[in-house]
Amino acid sequence: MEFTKEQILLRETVARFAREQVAPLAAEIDQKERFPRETFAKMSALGLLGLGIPEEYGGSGGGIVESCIVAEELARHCVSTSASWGAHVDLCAANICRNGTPEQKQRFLPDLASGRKLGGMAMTESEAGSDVLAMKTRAMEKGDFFVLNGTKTFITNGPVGDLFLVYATTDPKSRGKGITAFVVEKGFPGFSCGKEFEKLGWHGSPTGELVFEDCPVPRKNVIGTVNQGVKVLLSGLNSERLVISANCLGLARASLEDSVKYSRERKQFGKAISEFQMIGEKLARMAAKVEAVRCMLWSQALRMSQEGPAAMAFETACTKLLASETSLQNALDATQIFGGYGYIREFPVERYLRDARIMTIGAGTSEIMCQIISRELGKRI
Ligand code: COS
Repeated sequence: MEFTKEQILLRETVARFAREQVAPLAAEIDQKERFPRETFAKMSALGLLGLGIPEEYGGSGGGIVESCIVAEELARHCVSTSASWGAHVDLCAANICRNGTPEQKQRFLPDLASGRKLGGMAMTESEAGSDVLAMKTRAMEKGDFFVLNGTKTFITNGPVGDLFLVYATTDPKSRGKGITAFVVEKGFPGFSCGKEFEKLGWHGSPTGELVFEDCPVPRKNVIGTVNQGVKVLLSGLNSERLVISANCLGLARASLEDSVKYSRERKQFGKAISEFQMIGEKLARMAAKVEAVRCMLWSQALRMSQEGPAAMAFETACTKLLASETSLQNALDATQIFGGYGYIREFPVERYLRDARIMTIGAGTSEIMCQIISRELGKRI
């Protein structure tokens, strides 16, 4: 795939921003488990919080290719920053762009584009993870409102976000045919943040519960059609799976690039460890996988930019499966190459490993990716 001049410039700008402004904070926000608000203010000034939002709604334009470029470059230095950015730009704003009415876009997007409001998305529940269509959060129609009751969990930006795309069941008997998407904002009566989670990785990206207790949501906040929110949800998942794959690519590159540099400097038995064939083989396998993920990601991102995400379940599952497993394996290999230094906080590879662990779980587990792929194979071959 050939990138446009604008996309190349975007990559250079974000790579520099990530090196100069994001990387220096990465260890500190990880250790203090702190959300980097100052970085989001800087990203807002650069127009990165409005990426994917058309200019008429205050955004900087662009689409899935641009989102993946930014995610890869941010994740190269700090996955936490990239994860919270992705929840805002991809999980929330991009889906409102795809499925909202012009009036809704005018109401919600300018605040997201400017960063006045931070976005997120709420789908998962304690009993509805992989089986997400079994969600129990209930939205009961009452005049011009839907009254929401239930608890969402594992929500990226939950504790710090202002505006969420929330899925609830409007017809519990109909499973996937009874789900509706709503915009719920901080300050709505009966809407609160529940528990904030302590996690293995992604320490700078807060994750928590969202609680709805008789929370009235105006009908004008329904995104898409009542009972047909599954379309919004599935296309959102496909887009998310590419953006998370871009995160995995950035992280897999980080493990590779740090390992190459370290193995040239680290001397044992009188020579650089990069000269040992067993280290060379590890680096070669890490690099080959990075190249494979890169090819797959950009060809699918280009296709999604042309055809939209709705019919890309198979392609996004294949990409996410390979990308997430690569990011985890590369992080494991990097810690092996760094030896004892890979296990302590002096070098970032210890963080890479913790940050990589969720990649084969979040945005759909590897097992669900395989289920989607194998079902599609049944239809295709
Ligand atoms: N994109 C488009 N269509 C999809 C799709 C996707 N990603 N996943 C499933 N579908 C379609 C199926 O093709 C099927 O269509 P038909 O009825 O026309 O055959 C329909 O949706 C129902 O799919 P399926 O029979 O597989 O339903 P299930 O309830 O078993 O599972 C989900 C569907 C979406 C729940 C499951 O595949 C999944 O992705 N689970 C993981 C959820 C997840 O990623 N959570 C993490 C969120 S992180 S924010």
